[in-house]
Amino acid sequence: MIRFIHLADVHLGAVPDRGCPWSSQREEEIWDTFRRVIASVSKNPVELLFIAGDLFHRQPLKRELKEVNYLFSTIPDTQVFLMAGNHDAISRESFYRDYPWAPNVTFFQTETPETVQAPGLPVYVTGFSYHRREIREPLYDSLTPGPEEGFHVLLAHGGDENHIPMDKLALASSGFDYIALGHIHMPQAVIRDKMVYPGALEPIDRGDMGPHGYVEGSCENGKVQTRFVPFASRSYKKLVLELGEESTQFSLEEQMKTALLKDGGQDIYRVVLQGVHAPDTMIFPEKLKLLGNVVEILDETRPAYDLEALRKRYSGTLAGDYIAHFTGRTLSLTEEKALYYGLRALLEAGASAGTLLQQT
Ligand SMILES: [Mn+2]
Repeated sequence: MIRFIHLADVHLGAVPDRGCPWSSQREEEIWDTFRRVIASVSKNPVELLFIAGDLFHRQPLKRELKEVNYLFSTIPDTQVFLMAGNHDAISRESFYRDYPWAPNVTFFQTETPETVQAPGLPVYVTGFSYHRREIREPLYDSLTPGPEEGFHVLLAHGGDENHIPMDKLALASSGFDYIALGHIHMPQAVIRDKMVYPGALEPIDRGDMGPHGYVEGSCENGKVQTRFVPFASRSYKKLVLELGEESTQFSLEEQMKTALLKDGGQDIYRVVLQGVHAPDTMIFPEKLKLLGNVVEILDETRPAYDLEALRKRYSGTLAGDYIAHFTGRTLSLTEEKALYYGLRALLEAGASAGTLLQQT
């Protein structure tokens, strides 16, 4: 049985959530998690390690390649195959060029496909590197493996319009036993056990929601099996807080503290406020950012106005006309916001001037 680990989109050197308090720590965690993968391979060696592009977020520095190569040298029983993706595409002056890798490492340096046999194993890996940040030609679709008996792997980065578009059916029937993909940050199997994106090893930005890690697999008598291994140190999560008419700023803060505590609190959250709040209650969502790792707060709450009653009550006034303008049809989120902001302004102005209330 041949065992492998497939990872992609490590994005070493990325600084997620720049400007947020946890940002520099995240930069370190991306490196740490990569080291943890190598340490776990060192403890429990597999035959093959595939890194399907974007190991670096940008051109690697020389000392960064040295660190990575050192890590690879600590797993001499594992054959490492890697390529440059669109983020770390090999530039003219790139340190990737002719880097003296450890003996167990195959770096696909050229921009034309090459097939390399893993020393002493019936394993054939085909790949090439990006030399420019965008490649619009479907360079993978027509590739086929060699005639040798064995485990044939294609290392491939991209899959969208500007990064080597891929025809799933063409690749499915290409003859490769496994297509180790990279570029899409959400883990997903295009074809189960055959064509898989492991996703970014660590989430790189707030769009990379949910668990992240790598793919672990095996090939035995031509049968490939894979499974996703969650390995990232944190993930981006959505946290929904439901408000009611009794909610206040302080009660909301308590609600959030409890929710974070229950969830472990180490992750990074996109907070969504839903439900209603009493019209006379002010909520300051930005203050919630002090309570945890919060990248973004979406306030979808609306004041608990009884529109029908208000429309009747203020019929013939500006506020009444304003409500009438919005009622009787489905409102977009923007229109709904306009309705409630406008209404609050009109009612407050009316209340202070006394004019609207006098009519009741
Ligand atoms: Mn990419």
